[in-house]
This record gives sequence, C-alpha cells and structure tokens, in this order.
Amino acid sequence: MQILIHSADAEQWQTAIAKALPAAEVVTSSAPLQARQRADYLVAWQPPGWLLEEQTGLKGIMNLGAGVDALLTNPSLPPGVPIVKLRDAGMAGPMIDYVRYAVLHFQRDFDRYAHQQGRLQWQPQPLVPKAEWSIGVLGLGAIGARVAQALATEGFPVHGWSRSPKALEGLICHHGKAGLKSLLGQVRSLVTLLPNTPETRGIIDAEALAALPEGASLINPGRGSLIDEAALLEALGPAEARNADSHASSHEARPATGHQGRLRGAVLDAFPHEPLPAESSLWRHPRVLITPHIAAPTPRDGALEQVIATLKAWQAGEPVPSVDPAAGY
Ligand code: OXD
Repeated sequence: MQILIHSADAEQWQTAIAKALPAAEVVTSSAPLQARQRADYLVAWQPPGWLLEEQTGLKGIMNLGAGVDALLTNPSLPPGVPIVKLRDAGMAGPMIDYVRYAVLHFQRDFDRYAHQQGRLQWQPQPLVPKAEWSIGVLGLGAIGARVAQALATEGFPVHGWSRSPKALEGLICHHGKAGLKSLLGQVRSLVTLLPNTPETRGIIDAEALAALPEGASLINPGRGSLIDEAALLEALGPAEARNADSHASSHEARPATGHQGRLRGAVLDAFPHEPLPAESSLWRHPRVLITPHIAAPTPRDGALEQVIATLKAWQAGEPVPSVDPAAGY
C-alpha cells in the first residue's frame, strides 16, 4: 500500500507512519511526481487541489484535524472517497485550557484590569461567582462535549447546544432553532465549537448576538465562518463607546442599549480568512483578543494512534466511521 502525506510537518509523519507500518510505502507530497502519483491513502491537512487532482486511485483520506470543511469545500476532492477525521486525538485538552482561559478573562475581569492598567487605575471589581456565570457551548461533538463538561465540573452552569437532541451528564442540553434561542438568552459567555457547514455559516448573526444578555462575551475557537463579523463589530459597538472597566451594576442580564454595544468582548481564534487580514477592524478593537488559530493544535502522538488504526482497518477491509459529506462533518 502507498500512503501519501501532506502537512506542514510531513517528514515527521512519514517517519512515524513508516515505523508503525513497515510494509507500507510512505511518501510525502514533496516527492517527485512518479513517486507519489499512485497513492492508496492520503493522510493530509488541507491538501491543495493539484495534489487531489493527480491522485486517481485513492481509497481513503485521513484528515489530520477535527474539521473537514477545507477538504469538503475543495473543488478537486474526488467524489465518493471515504474521509475519516480525527476525533479529539489529544486536542480536547488544549481546547479546554483555551476556553477556560477565555472564560476567566471575563469572569475574573482580566479584560477590565488590562484596561485599568493602561490608565494607572486601581479599581477592584466585585467577583461574580462561577455558579452565577452561565456558559453556552455550541457544538457537542468529541471536543465540544469535553469542553462543556470540563467547565461544568469546575462549577460553571453549562448549557450545551447541538443540532439534534443530546443528553450529556452535567450539562443543560438544548437543540434545534428554539433551543438555540433559549440558550442564547441565558449565558454570560458563549463558546462556539461548531463545524463549518452550510447550516452553521453565520449562525452568530445580528439576531443571535441581540439574543445574548447585555454584557455577554463571545469566545470562538471553532470556525471563523460561524460569526457574522460585521454583526459582531456592531454588537461590540465603537471602540470608545464603553470602556472595558465600566462594570454592570447588577449580575442580571440587562436590556440592550442599542448602538452603545451590548457585547462586553470577544476572544477569537478562527477567522474566515487566515491570517486575519490587516484591514480587519477586529485587530484594532480594544475589547477583542485575537489568537492565530492556536487553540488546539493537533498533537502528533495522539493523532498517530488514530491514523494507524484507520489505515490498518482500511487495509483489512474493516468498516471505519467516516465523515458524512452531506452533513459536512
Ligand atoms: C482542526 C483545526 O480542525 O485545527 O483540527 O482547525
């Protein structure tokens, strides 16, 4: 069997896969055309169209990430080839840490203290207990469910949302359109961990943002396509309109104040175009914290086990749960 690898660290993957499957011929996408043209399996992260086009005998594609959106939207993707994605594979741990940090950023007022420091201001903020800081997690897949349950274990009331009904221990579960509306109305921090599909594109639009209580915060380590960027900027309001340290007098949700901006801040790791273009106003908004798609890098050791198990099952003709291209995940 020939295995073709395409990723930024393809050589390391090549060494690891060749060691685990000594009978396989393992090549990378930088090998000469004759050496890489007849692959049985492609192990890749965001393979370019030309690479997909030159492969005519692919029997399976192993996606080196949790999201398959880049692959499914690639016009050169050969139809009918099974795609398997990584499920957690060690990504949930770093993702939990990222989301925990972002939630604490708001719950423990680090956004306000950063702003106060710039003004040499010493102004302790009243602590809102975790039990009063409801979090909404949209997307209860392998990673989203772990994030939601980890936060619930730490004492936050956590609402989870999925397309179809789910019951997960420790979470208040919602589903469907009505469930989303109900969740949005009662969370102080909203975490978006949905896949990028035609149904989720722009799901956080002006209406969804308006449904959040005033002073809520948005944390997006999922996909940039989930957020309507113009609506987000509108909900944040002009950079100067409300300083980060103007604390809500009550812990309760308050009615919207229109153009002043009702969103307290956002922590964003994913964008429709990456790197985030220099002209995006998000870069310059003082209540937005931007990270460069680092929330949960794929750890090679964790992923290797799933990659090898999939390749072995494919070779043995055993069934492997694969992506549903129509659903988009
Ligand atoms: C992934 C990602 O989908 O890193 O795994 O974005």
